[in-house]
Amino acid sequence: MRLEIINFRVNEDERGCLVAIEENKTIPFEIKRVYYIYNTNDKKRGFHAHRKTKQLMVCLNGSCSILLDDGYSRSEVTLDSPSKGLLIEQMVWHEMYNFSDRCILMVLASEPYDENDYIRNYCDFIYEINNSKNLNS
Ligand code: T46
Repeated sequence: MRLEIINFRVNEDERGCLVAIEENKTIPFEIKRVYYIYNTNDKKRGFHAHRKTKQLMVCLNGSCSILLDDGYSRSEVTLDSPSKGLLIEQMVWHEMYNFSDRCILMVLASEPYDENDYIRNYCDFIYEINNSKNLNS
């Protein structure tokens, strides 16, 4: 599947770097929620898809890998820079792993937290993908 990586504009001078992210401008959605993941002890996370929520992942420190699966194909990406973001559309299964020491993964989300938005079982995810394909054909 196609990876959507956004390379942010980095305002760099002798004092360091500054990156600004604006909703509906830098990224294609309104930001309703921000959360971040750290101290992972390199334990795998994710293993779900969202029915409605779009997200942007930014690795603020360290690095990690993300597997993306849209029900048809899979891709893997490594995030290792605070100057790039990975866009994850709704209905994309994702898994995060290979967390480096001191990795901080920030996520900007298009929706407030709602457990009903999660599909946490892979078979259910494929079922819903096939259902929406049949409805659209
Ligand atoms: C995602 C990946 C990238 C909240 O209370 N509010 C929140 O906004 C979030 C995101 C989580 N939680 C609670 C729910 C669980 O009790 O935090 C706990 C850990 O959440 P979860 O097991 O879903 O964490 P991950 O790392 O597997 O997944 C998270 C996000 O939940 C998910 O939306 O896309 O990061």
